Amino acid sequence: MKPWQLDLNADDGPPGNGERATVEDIRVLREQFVDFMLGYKFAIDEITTKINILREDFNNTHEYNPIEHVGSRLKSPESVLEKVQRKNYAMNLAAIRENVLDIAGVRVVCSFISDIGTIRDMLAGQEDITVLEERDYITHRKPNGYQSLHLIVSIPVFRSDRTQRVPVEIQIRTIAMDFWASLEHKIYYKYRGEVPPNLRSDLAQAAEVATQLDEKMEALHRQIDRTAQPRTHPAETLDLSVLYHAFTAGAPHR
Ligand code: 0O2
Repeated sequence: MKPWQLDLNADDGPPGNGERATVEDIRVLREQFVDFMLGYKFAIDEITTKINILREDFNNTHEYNPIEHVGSRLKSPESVLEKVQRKNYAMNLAAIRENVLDIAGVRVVCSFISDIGTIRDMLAGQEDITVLEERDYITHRKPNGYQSLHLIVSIPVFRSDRTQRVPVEIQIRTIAMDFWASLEHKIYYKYRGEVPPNLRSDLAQAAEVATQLDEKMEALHRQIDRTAQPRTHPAETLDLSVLYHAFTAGAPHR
C-alpha cells in the first residue's frame, strides 16, 4: 500500500474490494476520520476542564497555585497518518485507536518539582481516569537532557450516540524543564535532527543548570511553606446566620 493511503478493506473503512477509491469512498473516509478525531478533541476538553478545576480548587483550599499554565494540542490528521506509516501500523482507524496514543496531548507546567507528583496523583486518583502508561523522564532523564513526566491516560467521552474511552498524553513538567524542552525542540527542528555536537553538549549542560535551579527553588519553597498557616475546613454544621446578617445588613427590605 502507498504511503498516506487508508485501507479501504479494514473494518472501519467503507466497503471496498481493493478497487480504486471513488469520490464517494473518499468523502465517507474523510467524514469518518473527522468524527474519529473529534473524540480526541473532546478528550482534551475533558482533561483541560479537570486540570482547571484542580487549579482553582487547590488555589482556594491551599491559597497556592501549583499550575503555572496548561496547553494542549491535537495531532493533525497528516501527522497521525505520518506516524502510522513511520511505525508501520495498519492504515485503519482500529489500528490507529490502539497504537497511536498521543493524538490528544495536554501539557501542564508546574512551579515546583514537588507539584508534578501532586498533580499526577490528583489526576490519577480520579475515578474516571485510567493510567495506561507512565514514563518518568525526571527520575530517568533522557540522554539529551529532556525531563518531563508523561502519563497516557484514558477517559470516557460521552458522545451524542455512544460513550468512548479515549487516550490522552499528559506531560507534566516545571517551568525550567519546559523552557529547556521548547528551546531543544526549536534547535532539533532547525537542524532536522542532526544537532551539531557542540550544541548537544551545551543543551546537556543547560539541562543540568535547569535541574539545579529547580532544586534550589524547591528548597526555597519548602522554607516558605513551613511558615504557612494550614487552612482549617469549617464544620458542615457551622451556623451561617452571622454571614446572612453581614450580607443583609443595610440591604433595603423587599
Ligand atoms: P509534539 O510536538 O509534542 O507533537 P513516539 O511518540 O512514539 O514517537 P515515544 O518515545 O513513544 O515517541 O514517546 P515519548 O518519548 O513519551 O515522547 C513523546 C513526546 O514527548 C514528544 O511528542 C514530545 O512532545 C516530547 N518529547 C520526548 N522527547 C523529547 C525531547 O528529547 N525533546 C523535546 N523537546 N520533547 C520531547 P512529539 O510527537 O515528538 O512532538
